Amino acid sequence: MEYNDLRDFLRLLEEKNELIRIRQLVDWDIELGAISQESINRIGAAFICENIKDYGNTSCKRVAMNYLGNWRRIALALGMNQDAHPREMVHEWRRRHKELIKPVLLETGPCKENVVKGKDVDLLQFPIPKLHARDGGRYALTWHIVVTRDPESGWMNVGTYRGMLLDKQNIGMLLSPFQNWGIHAEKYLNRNMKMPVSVALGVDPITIMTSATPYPAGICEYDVISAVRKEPIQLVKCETNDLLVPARAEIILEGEISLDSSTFRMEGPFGEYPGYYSSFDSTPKPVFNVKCITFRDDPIFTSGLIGCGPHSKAADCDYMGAVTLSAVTWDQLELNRVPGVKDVWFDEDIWGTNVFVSINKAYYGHPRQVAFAIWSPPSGVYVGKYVVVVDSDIDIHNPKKIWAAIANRTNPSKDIVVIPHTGGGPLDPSVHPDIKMVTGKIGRWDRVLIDATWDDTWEERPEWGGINHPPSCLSGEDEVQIVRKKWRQYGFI
Ligand SMILES: Cc1cc2nc3c(=O)[nH]c(=O)nc-3n(C[C@H](O)[C@H](O)[C@H](O)COP(=O)(O)O)c2cc1C
Ligand SMILES: [Mn+2]
Repeated sequence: MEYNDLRDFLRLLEEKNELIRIRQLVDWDIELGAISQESINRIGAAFICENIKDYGNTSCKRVAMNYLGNWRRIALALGMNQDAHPREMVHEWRRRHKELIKPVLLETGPCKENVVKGKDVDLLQFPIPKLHARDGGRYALTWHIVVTRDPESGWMNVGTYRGMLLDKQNIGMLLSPFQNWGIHAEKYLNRNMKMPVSVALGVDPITIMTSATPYPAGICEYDVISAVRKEPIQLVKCETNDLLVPARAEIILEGEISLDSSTFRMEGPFGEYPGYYSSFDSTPKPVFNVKCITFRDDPIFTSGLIGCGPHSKAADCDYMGAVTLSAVTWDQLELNRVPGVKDVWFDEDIWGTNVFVSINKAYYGHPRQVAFAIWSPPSGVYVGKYVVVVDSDIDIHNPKKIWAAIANRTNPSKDIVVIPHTGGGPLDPSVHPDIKMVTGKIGRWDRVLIDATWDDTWEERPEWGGINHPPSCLSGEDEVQIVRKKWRQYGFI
């Protein structure tokens, strides 16, 4: 790969005119988040702030944001041609993650250049932003990876889960039992143990992309990262626990989480991935007690705005999620042996909620199998509220053509299937807050399949050219060829 870590990648972006260095004084309180939002809405530039209010003389003085916020930068992250189509990125991701590669363990690495332990730990040395005005606090963890280990099997998991700064040594965490580290947490709880946790900030793009993607329980994301990088990621052991973290990450936080609910502290609200506050209640959450921080010289803190909603352009988590969610969902269809899948796409404007699939329809009920396969895995709880299945002639990367297929090929009473009373994304703003309070950890959705494929129960007709649906009225290729030859003669330029 052309880069080994975040620094290399930012250098690469700078060479390609994709990175802005902000030397003007910027406030960590609201201004940084607003710059990120405006940057997303203007040209989507990546930026690094090097002069942050109150952070001229601290261990960490700079913050990078938006570094994956357009298709060109995702292509660069994957080492692909900058003009590559997102569909190609999905194919590339799937090709690479098929053969997992083990990471390598080094004795030490740049992330250990500075070590702070015990009572010297001070998270306020890092320019943690308050991103949106009504957030419950400064969000320490938005663009990072969280590493935990299964106490029975030793399986190490890497995921991205938000965390709000509580004080110099503590961060309140959103710990969902439906996520992979939730499986670990339950086992530590049953053993009456605290859960060892390590966090890395300032990781390379493939690492953050993989961490934010639902791989099945039992898979260690470091193996996936290595596969997608096409070389083993270099890891080091933490100072105070046996978790492994990327050797070239900017900042490592080591500590533990108590799962005893009497130790929980208030966290939230936060401007969440659908682009809304799902509720204004802060609620008691598990606390990540940080016991050791290691970091590179002049470390780069990372942060991210999560999600866009209908009023803003897509943020980096939306771009990367569209590619990786499409890749793992396609795997899910393959795992369930659903045949004829031609393309799978989660639009970057709606992280995870709507998914489009095109198929070569082979038999009666085929589109329903697509929907059921997407809904079946644990991560199906929060993805795919709407599944739209179209025939393979429809370009699912073009939402207008999906609408055209829905207009032309559905009869709603039979082709729009509503599955009521399913689980759903807990942060979805359409789930009433009272229901969230009742259910606590899970949203309640109805799910919808829109089957916009032609009805295959119709008979073939000679006047339709032997097919079983109305034929296209477009001029044929041979007819158009003739007029193309005479194009200029008609007076067109
Ligand atoms: C920037 C960002 C923030 C996220 N925050 C959370 C979060 O607070 N809680 C959560 O459960 N998932 C969050 N996610 C989604 C998870 O990272 C994603 O579901 C991933 O699959 C989790 O890893 P796991 O499958 O190993 O549990 C976030 C994703 C991104 C990109
Ligand atoms: Mn996982």
